[in-house]
Amino acid sequence: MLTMDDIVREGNPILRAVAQEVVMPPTHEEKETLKKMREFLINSQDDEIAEKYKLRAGIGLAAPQIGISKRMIAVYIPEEDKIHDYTLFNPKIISHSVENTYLEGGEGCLSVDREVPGYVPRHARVKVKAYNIDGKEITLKLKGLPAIAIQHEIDHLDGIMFYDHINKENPFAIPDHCPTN
Ligand code: UDB
Ligand code: ZN
Repeated sequence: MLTMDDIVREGNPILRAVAQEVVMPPTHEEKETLKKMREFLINSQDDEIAEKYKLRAGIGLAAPQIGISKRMIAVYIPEEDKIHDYTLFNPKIISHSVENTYLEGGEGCLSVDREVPGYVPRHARVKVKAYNIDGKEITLKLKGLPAIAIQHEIDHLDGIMFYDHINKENPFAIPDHCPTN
């Protein structure tokens, strides 16, 4: 299983590289990697397993974060009514809302071992095209935390860190195009 020792940390240039597209259909090894990434998220959200292996409770993970510079992400977010469970190859935002949003508590990252204060502007809603674990093309329409998480993960595929988006002058300035403005 993957543990925190497998997570590449800030400072490693792989986190600043643009990851390679995965050729469809994916190989057995690529599919297994994606399944391991999803399993890490599920384990990290299990209190007993997380405590035993000292895992941070993750909701998303991109392949560059485990040292693999390929366009693969996993998102696992259990909500009240539905679980947002995505394992994706070559995810791409094909359209998004004008409206922006941000997490009130700011963002963190499994690859960043420090707190970085400030609001991270994100599209409030996104339409994402991708290939699922079976190599089938799919389209997702997301809002709320799943939308924020998938943008954070796709950023990793392009070498972008969440704090790149924080306003340098005033980290807590409400981003443009947020409903509260
Ligand atoms: C996370 N989790 O997994 F708003 F119930 C973060 C960590 C870095 C704090 C573990 C997280 O934000 N959980 C969360 C957020 C909520 C409500 C809730 C749980 N990541 C994944 C990551 O680093 N992927 O590369 C960072 C998140 C920042 C925004 C979404 C992903
Ligand atoms: Zn991250």
